[in-house]
Amino acid sequence: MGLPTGTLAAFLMLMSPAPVLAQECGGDFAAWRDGVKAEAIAAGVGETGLAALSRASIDQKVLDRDRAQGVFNQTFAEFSGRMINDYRLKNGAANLKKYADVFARAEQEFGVPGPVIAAFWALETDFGAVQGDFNTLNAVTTLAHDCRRPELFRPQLVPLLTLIDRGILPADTKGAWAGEIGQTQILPSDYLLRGIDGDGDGVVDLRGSAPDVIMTTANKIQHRGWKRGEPWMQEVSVPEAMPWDQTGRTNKLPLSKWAEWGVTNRDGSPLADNGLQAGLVLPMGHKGPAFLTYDNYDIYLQWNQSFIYTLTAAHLAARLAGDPQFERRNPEEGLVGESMKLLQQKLVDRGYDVGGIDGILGTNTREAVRQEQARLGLPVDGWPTPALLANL
Ligand SMILES: [Ca+2]
Repeated sequence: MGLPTGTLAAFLMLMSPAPVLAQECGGDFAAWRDGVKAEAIAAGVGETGLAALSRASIDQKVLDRDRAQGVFNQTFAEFSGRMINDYRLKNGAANLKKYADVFARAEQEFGVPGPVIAAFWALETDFGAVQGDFNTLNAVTTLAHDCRRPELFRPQLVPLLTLIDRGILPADTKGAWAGEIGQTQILPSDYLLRGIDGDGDGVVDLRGSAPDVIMTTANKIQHRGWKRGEPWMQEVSVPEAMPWDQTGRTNKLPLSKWAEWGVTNRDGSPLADNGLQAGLVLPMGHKGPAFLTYDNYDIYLQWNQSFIYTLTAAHLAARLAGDPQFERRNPEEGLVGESMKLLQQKLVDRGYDVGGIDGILGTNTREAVRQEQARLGLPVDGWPTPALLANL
């Protein structure tokens, strides 16, 4: 029996703060917290939730972590090689077997295959082993009060207070520094809206109950737009030459089009037309690994905006579904650290918005690289090399 989603959805719509209030951030903490309190009371949060709020405080360690992100300053091969390890593959397979009936129920109800859920479960917390040591209420409070991204965190506060008020979570719940809770690191609003009591004990326990975690995670993914019965990603082989400027996640084309240009299944056999459209993603350029990404892959980017993280999560899901490790092929040397920052500076000097000079090959940097590759007559694959840098 799940939480009554419809009722809660209506409830959450009622308690959505007015836009002006939602943008409030910074300033005197006590005054700011009074604003949250008024919002919580209007949403029906009772004494237990309000008492928790009265003890909430700013956690400087959360701000430090928020300012110090940099784990995606790695190539796909490096990051996925570190994240997809034997422990996760072995335990992923074991958990798919151990909870086979729950995964089957999750796929039946929400259309999300077990390996997709198990891959997030592995990457986020090693199947619940590492859920985070930050006080969740303080973390969410801190990031909602901070002015860097209040629009992301302010909407999490009242749902979290509601969960505490109802006794679903204790006031001292611990989780990730950015407010995610439980074995698949779900935010309070998803906990409240998508939470499902998978083991039927009457409580949604996303920290301690694997069936609750599996069903809730499937529910969350389905609500983000997952399409039942469709693939998410497929490794392919690419030819030596093709219209590289057609590659990229967002340029979705029928598989017949990719086949026409010489793209094949990984083993060289012809692509079967499955009636779907996919983009061709080359995370390390046209000489590196290659994947067709379908609409369902886009759902991964709602989970995490990092291209490298999402490719890794999607590939781990494919591994858990039986695929072999991707072929690294022979990618051209890329740019890392200072040389990536130098490239970004040169792109900024040329008038591009690369989304900050952070040494990370994100969407904006890739797009600027593609435009410069086109101008210079190089293969337009979004993979910056020392040769490109020397040409700018
Ligand atoms: Ca339960």
